[in-house]
Amino acid sequence: MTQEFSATAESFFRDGYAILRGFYDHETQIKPIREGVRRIIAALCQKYGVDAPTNTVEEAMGEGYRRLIATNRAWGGEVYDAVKQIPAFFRLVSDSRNDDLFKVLRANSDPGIAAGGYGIRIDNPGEDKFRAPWHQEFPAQLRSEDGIVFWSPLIPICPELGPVELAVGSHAEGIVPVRKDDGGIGKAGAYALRLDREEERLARYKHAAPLTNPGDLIVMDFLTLHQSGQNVADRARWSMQWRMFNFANPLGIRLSWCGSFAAGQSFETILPELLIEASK
Ligand SMILES: O=C(O)CCC(=O)C(=O)O
Ligand SMILES: [Fe+2]
Repeated sequence: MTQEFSATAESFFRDGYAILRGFYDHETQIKPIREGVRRIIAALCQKYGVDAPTNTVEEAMGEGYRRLIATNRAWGGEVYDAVKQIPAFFRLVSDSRNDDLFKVLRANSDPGIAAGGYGIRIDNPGEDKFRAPWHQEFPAQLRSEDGIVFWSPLIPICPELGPVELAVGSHAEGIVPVRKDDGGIGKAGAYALRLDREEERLARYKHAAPLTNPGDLIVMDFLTLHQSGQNVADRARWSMQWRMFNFANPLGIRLSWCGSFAAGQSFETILPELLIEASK
């Protein structure tokens, strides 16, 4: 197992992320999730009387979803809340190969799955409110600072869809303090945190925007600086993410592995030293 992941581990330690091509089996692991998404979109189009194509996965996740949210954007929120409850998605999140991979990347670790830290992003063109600005995962998730983000697409990601962007090697920054800023557009929770001296820090690293296909996996260190790309395509970008952390991490134990925003907490009550400026 260690052998299988040795190239991955090398780039993960050096760059703060690694890409595993075809890590998941399309037929047995990815396809059932995509089909589950199709059924949810079809059910909501039927419920609300939206005339939209949903017979194939491509239709449903593309034009079907587009017409649903064009009629009422809030129905997109219903899709977002529903799709993370697809059993096949849970099976992917809790695949024992994820634990194996985590244990290779975090020696002597005891892996956990961050509750509330899993979901399926649906990034629509022209919507800035839900785009994640440059951030580290740790303040947004807590649990343990040696956690790892798992990121895997549900559709082929081309440049126009705005692939996730990473600052290569930026995990070397350590934990970066943050300030609150809603971007003037009501960003909330983790999306309203901005890095201390962001530009200066980002200038130190090359940026990567990996193009991936369903079945591929990106693993990202909890300290790697990353942001959402900008979707300038004519359709939604669908991608899955979840987070694993380490029960054996000393800071994790100190925090009793508590979560952040998605767990109804705010990181600044737990680690106040990380916040450098009061909210406006
Ligand atoms: O995919 C994105 O747009 C952002 C992803 C992200 O921040 C994450 O997976 O932690
Ligand atoms: Fe993130």
